[in-house]
Amino acid sequence: MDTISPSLSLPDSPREFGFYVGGRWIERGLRKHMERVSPGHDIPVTRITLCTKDDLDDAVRVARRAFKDRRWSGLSGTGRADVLLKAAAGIRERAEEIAYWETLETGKAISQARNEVDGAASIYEYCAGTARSLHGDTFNNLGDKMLGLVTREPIGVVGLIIPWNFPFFILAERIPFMLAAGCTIVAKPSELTSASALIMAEILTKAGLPDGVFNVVTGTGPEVGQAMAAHMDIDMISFTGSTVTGRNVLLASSSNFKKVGLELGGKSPQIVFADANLDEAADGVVFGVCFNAGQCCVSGSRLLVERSIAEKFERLVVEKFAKVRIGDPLDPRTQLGAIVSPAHNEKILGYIKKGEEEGARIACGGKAIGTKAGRFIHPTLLSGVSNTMAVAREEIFGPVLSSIPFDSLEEAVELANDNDYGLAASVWTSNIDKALQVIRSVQAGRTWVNTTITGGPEMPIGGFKQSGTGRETGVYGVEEYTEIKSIHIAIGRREPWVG
Ligand code: TXE
Repeated sequence: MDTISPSLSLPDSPREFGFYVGGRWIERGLRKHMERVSPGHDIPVTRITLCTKDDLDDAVRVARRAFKDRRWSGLSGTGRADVLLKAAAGIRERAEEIAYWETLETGKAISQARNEVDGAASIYEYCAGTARSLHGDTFNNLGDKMLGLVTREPIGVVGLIIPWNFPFFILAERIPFMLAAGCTIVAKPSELTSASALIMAEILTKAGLPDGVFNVVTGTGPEVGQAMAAHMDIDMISFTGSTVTGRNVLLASSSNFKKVGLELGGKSPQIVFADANLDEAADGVVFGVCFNAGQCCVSGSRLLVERSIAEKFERLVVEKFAKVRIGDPLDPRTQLGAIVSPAHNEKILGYIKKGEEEGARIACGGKAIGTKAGRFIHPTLLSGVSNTMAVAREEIFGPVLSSIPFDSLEEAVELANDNDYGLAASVWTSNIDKALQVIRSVQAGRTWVNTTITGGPEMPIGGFKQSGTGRETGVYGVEEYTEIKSIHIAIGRREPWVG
């Protein structure tokens, strides 16, 4: 690990946050709180309020009132777009502040956090267009005596549960779409990373979002998150997180049959053919598993590589892993930052051990990096993995790549699909026919050819199989937050039924 001194200094004391309801901060008061310790520095950086179920109820009441009186949904698309554009400008104004707290709470590299903040602002800009272009349909083919209209209406009050890996970016992949549709929101960020959602609430108010349309209630998953999923007055839940918790959310949502959107875990394959540009493919594969220290739902954590080049390709990966700059998350040169929590660190190291016990060989890495503060794990390549091992089937969520050889295109597809998850997949080849054949057969919601983990808000995200339900972003994303209504309009005099 580079011994590099950060160019930004650490806070002298934890930044204290209340929570945000009805367009204003609510102070912690006598509520319990939690101190978030920076994963890269081991010092407390933020103090977050642990809200109660009553706080959630209050926030839902406020969001319901804001929905009912149409203070937001009653605006024109232009009116909504105006607020979303101002929100984007507000994000850009406070970009450095957001990136700083995001880095301290998550442990991610600040250069990455800065990119994410910039990307988030661009999503709000995209959604301004969506607010104006969202529309329904007409049916002029119902005969001369009827005209049919199909309108889209905002679904109502949405509960938004966000994880810790991309607290600000995932929020941006959800909030502006919900707002473009005209919904009101109660958000619960992860208890580990609440700061950026709270800052966003302030930005939205300043951008002119009417009070009560976006609210943030902080606290734990089992208390606030579970209550949100079960809440009788929430119309839809958008949940991003683990598959286990996603199942809980789905079960709890049956209380009032609210709509549920789930973006869950993954075990995404990187399929590398012998005819690929191997150097570029290795670079992509290394990026795909090191991005956010592998704590990424679309992390390319399964390397499926054509047997004839497997050894050569693994060597390339090992060489590139050695060059990844691991270090202080606050240093702008750092590419791979810290692991989010001690428990998660243990989970990743436990998987590496399990892989070895099951017969995989550690080609590089395989252990934690000894540092005075924080938790960092060497990028790890597990070679000789078979698709039945836990390290091939389960989400490790760390910088750990499991390499599995294949002999034919058909076998590559079969291996890729032989998993409970179906979130993402990448294929690397110079043969476009081969690329398309694989991509068409692979069961995944988000796929890439000769690249990985990239895209824009135009493109939908979401999973097949146990990776989730529904789609976020793009026109598909905004439509998720609408109800469809069919309107039948009779033309001319009614043909009497009676007499
Ligand atoms: O996730 P949880 P955790 C995966 C990854 C990771 C594992 C566990 O494999 O190792 O999940 O991480 C809230 N009802 N992903 O424990 O519990 C919680 O407060 C309602 C993949 O952090 O799913 C947080 O806001 N909500 C993933 C959010 O759910 C509850 C990103 C996510 O936490 C709840 C993160 C409950 N009963 C982890 N319990 C991805 N798809 O990117 C917790 N929460």
